[in-house]
Amino acid sequence: MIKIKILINLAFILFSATGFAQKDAKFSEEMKQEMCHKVKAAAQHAWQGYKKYAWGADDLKPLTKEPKTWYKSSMLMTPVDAFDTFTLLGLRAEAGEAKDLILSRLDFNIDNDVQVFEITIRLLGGLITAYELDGNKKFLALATDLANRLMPAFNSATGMPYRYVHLQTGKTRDGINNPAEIGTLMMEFGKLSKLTGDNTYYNAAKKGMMFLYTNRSVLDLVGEQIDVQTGKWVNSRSQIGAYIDSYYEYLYKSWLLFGDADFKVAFDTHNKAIKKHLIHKTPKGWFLHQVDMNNGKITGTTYGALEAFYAGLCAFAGDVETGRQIQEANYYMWTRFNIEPEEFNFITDTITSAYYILRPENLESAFYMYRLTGELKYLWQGKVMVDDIIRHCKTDVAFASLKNVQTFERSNSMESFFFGETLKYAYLIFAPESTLDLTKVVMTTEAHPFKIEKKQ
Ligand code: DMJ
Repeated sequence: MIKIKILINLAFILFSATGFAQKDAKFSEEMKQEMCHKVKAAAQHAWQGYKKYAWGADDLKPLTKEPKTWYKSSMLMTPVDAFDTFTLLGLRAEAGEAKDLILSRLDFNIDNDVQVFEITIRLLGGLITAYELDGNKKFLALATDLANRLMPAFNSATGMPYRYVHLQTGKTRDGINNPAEIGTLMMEFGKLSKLTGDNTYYNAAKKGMMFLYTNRSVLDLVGEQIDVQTGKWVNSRSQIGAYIDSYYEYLYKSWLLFGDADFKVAFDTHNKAIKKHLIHKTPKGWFLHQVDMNNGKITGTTYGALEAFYAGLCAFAGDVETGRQIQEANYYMWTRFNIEPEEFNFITDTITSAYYILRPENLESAFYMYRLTGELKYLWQGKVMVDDIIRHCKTDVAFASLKNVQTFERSNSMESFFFGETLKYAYLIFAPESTLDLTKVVMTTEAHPFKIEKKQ
């Protein structure tokens, strides 16, 4: 009898250690509801902190309990990024508070130059979704005013935007730009054209994005930096993370959103090259490494929190199997170091950048993988990630980034994308599909859902 018990226990340990027990275990409706409830409570907690200590500012510094403003005056990053999340989560009071604040205070007549990419994905995107969700025309008026102030950024010899533009004078600076900051304007500027009937925005964003595509290497890859005046590549390192990531994302999603086949052709071309030159298969899953865009030689084997988005995109674009393998790697990265670090070397298995700034991409990919496969293991992955964030990042007033995922030392920052993306994907993984219908909307890179344009 004792021998049988020992054998059963051994079998159970083996079963659990391989992860089978958890990833295939039932995830009941009650558990899903419990997770939704947990995420809603987290969103309310973070918003309470913002309200109490940073009302009207861009962000809350969660450790010192102070407001943070990016430029000379606030552009309400947190409320604009958070409004649609509160709406989707059914947090009506919080959505109402964010809306009142935005409509009573937001003013882009600021004597400052701003980073075109960040302002577009967080604010222009947030305002457009707010308009589509809520219908109040003031949201659209704010979005149009902001876009008009950003438009001078496209005045370069190639049509690729400068990185910074002054909101009052239109003066530009920083002509060495990167694919992410050049290409990740298409959904927001394009959508604004559809909503206003003025094609100037769509055409400007498309011209810049397509210049980049035309300038791809013989291997159909892009590098990390390009001169917007001369069109010459300044840095030929090619990879799937920072400086490039959302350029690829926006080619596919712009095709879905607008039905413009130019974007589909460009995405398919790049996606084939990414799979051929960047994927690195390991027993832990498939990572993506760095290469030279011109000859495909491997130049680095680091992978991190930003790269994790590609599993979801790849699956969403039709290749679920590759998405599955990459999500294995993503989840390995998360669990190997308590919480995922910003970057690690997947060959030496050591951290190269130890912070975690409440990024969403790993959860985002788990969300797409669950929606596309219905496999329970992605719910379990989502649960582990959400529970880890709550356990290790929650403070008395909000949520804080981690300076080091191994020591859990915290840092004084709660980025607005924690509201816009992380909490939204955390909720959507467990929420009924009808909460967000992927056949009707496309999520921007900042997780602002845009209604898909009707075919002409
Ligand atoms: C967000 O602002 C966007 O998702 C962007 O594309 C990448 N970085 C952050 C989140 O990590």
